[in-house]
Amino acid sequence: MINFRNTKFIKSAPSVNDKPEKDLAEVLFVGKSNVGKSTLINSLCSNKSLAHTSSKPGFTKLLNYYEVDEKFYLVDAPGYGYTISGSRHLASFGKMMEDYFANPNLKLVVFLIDSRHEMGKDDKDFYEFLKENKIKYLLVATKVDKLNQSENAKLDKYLKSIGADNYIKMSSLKNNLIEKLQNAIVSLLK
Ligand SMILES: Nc1nc2c(ncn2[C@@H]2O[C@H](COP(=O)(O)OP(=O)(O)O)[C@@H](O)[C@H]2O)c(=O)[nH]1
Ligand SMILES: [Mg+2]
Repeated sequence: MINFRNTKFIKSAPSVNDKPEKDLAEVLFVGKSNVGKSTLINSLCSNKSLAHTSSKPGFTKLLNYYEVDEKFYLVDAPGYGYTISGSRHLASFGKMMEDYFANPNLKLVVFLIDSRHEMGKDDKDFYEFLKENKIKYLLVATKVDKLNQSENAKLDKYLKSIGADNYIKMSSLKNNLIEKLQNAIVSLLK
């Protein structure tokens, strides 16, 4: 049993070379800014003040490490796509994350997309990257609480059409879904 409530913030690292010393498995959260990464980490760990959340697209360019029950790290990645100025800037994300993906401790990527929209170009590029490099991932469609019934059905169709190996429809507001995600992460880490 993993106690997700027993999660501590360890550090913010400007590059993967600055990661924490302790050698633990890592679960990386990736998705465009504002998709709900930080909120989901807080919900997973039942701690609203763990990761900083914002209603405005984020400016974080750091890898934030959270240690779960002394067993593994959750890593909150910088959102790709937009910089502070709002211009496209995938390249800087690319370099930092390229280094990150060479890291043997990476065991799972939780890839978040907004359930209200089809994937954007950055999402598609990243999804291809995951598949090409055979990186184990769990696709999470966030904010499903905002969908009505027909939008929900459309989402199911869409998720099937993109050929995801593993996916979960998620809302950080729903405890039963959070438990499902916890179980999925733990079982994919085995
Ligand atoms: N309705 C709803 N809003 C959410 C959910 N998850 C995140 N949000 C909101 O989306 C915004 C961005 O969330 P945040 O976690 O900071 O996104 P990040 O940039 O990916 O870390 C915030 O205003 C959150 O309250 C969700 O499951 N449902
Ligand atoms: Mg965030």
